[in-house]
Amino acid sequence: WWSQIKAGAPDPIFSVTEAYRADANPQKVLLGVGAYRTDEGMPFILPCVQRAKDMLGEQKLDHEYLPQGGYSEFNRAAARLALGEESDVLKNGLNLTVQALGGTGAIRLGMTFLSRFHTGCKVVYIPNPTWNNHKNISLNSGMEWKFYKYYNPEQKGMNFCGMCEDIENIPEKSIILFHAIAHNPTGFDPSPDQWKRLSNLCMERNLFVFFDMAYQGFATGDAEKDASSVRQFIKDGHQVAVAQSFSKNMGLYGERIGALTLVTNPLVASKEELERVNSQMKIVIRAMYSNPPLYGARVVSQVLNEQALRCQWLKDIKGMANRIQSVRQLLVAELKKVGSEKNWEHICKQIGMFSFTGLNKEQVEKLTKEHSVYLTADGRISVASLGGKNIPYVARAIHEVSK
Ligand code: PLP
Ligand code: TYF
Repeated sequence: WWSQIKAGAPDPIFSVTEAYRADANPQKVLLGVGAYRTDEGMPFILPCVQRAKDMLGEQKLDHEYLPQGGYSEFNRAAARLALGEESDVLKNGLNLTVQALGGTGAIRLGMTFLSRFHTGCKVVYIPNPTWNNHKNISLNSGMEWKFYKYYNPEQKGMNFCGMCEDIENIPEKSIILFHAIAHNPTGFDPSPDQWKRLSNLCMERNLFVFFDMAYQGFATGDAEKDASSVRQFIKDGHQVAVAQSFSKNMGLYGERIGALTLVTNPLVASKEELERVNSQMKIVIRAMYSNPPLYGARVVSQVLNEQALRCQWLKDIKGMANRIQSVRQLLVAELKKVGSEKNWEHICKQIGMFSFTGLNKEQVEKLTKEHSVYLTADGRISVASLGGKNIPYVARAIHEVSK
């Protein structure tokens, strides 16, 4: 049955982990996949999550099926976190929020829904560059994807003019995807003023806006601030989709916990419209995975709904964001110390988990082959995976390949 199958391309991020595992060099360093590590290089269980798990462990919880839309307490908490306590959309019940299988699952669910029900152009415009999976998810959901300009490699910063020019030329009623916060891989986001201009532009072009929010709270350490792009667009009257992930900001990677929110139009919305949308969403879910898993939803809702745990979470994400920021500075200082005369300031300006170092493909290859430092071919490193011990080694290796 399978003899005619040609080998598929490996995932450009997970294949870096596989190559790292196969390397016998004891000094090897993995900076590929975005997973937060402690300063000692260990996976991090957030204290708020540990406490939530302890509290859940004491209860005799059953393992019944969740409804298709997931755990309703979790859904409410996730929507509040994304849209804000004071959100008019929430107060007026203008949102549909369903549990999803991580951020990936939320994007996939949203895209599948749109490919079935979006009445405009079934093309998703994504930033160049972007998280590679956006292309796969669009195609697998039955949509085409196209790039809009985002990054200027010469200046190591955003190409905001190019981005606006491209958006002005997107056909009306297309779908546009934005990273709500901490753009992966570049680490550069629009400023609040620029978001406002993008919101106006998307309104003029009549585009449907899809936010991928995988790093809320994780970027600046302030969960409210990190959601301001989404909230600006909603305030301006956009009917957005928001895909949330709790993989990074609660360290729940393997639990596959996320949420998808659709916002309806306040001018025409009615309970009845939402119910129709919800009924179709349930049909999409039923054919894909029937209903989502329980555990991650229980943990997140415990953390967000218990005042003491929520406070602890805010401390936990602040701690992670601060550590990443200090690692950026240590890395740049160390690069100077080992004699690099290149300008590495962009590493400190970027936000989120990653740094788009500007190293080219050949330099990346050398870094991996000669120094056992593993990163993706585009020169992205997971700063969140660097820690006290390996910073001098990595800085020296980067200097060696870039001088
Ligand atoms: N979107 C972006 C931009 C990401 O970087 C990631 C990475 O994890 C995701 C979505 C998916 O998150 P999850 O692991 O929750 O599926
Ligand atoms: O960009 C990253 O490293 C994370 C993790 O198919 C990830 O977003 C990588 C690849 C993938 C799913 C998640």
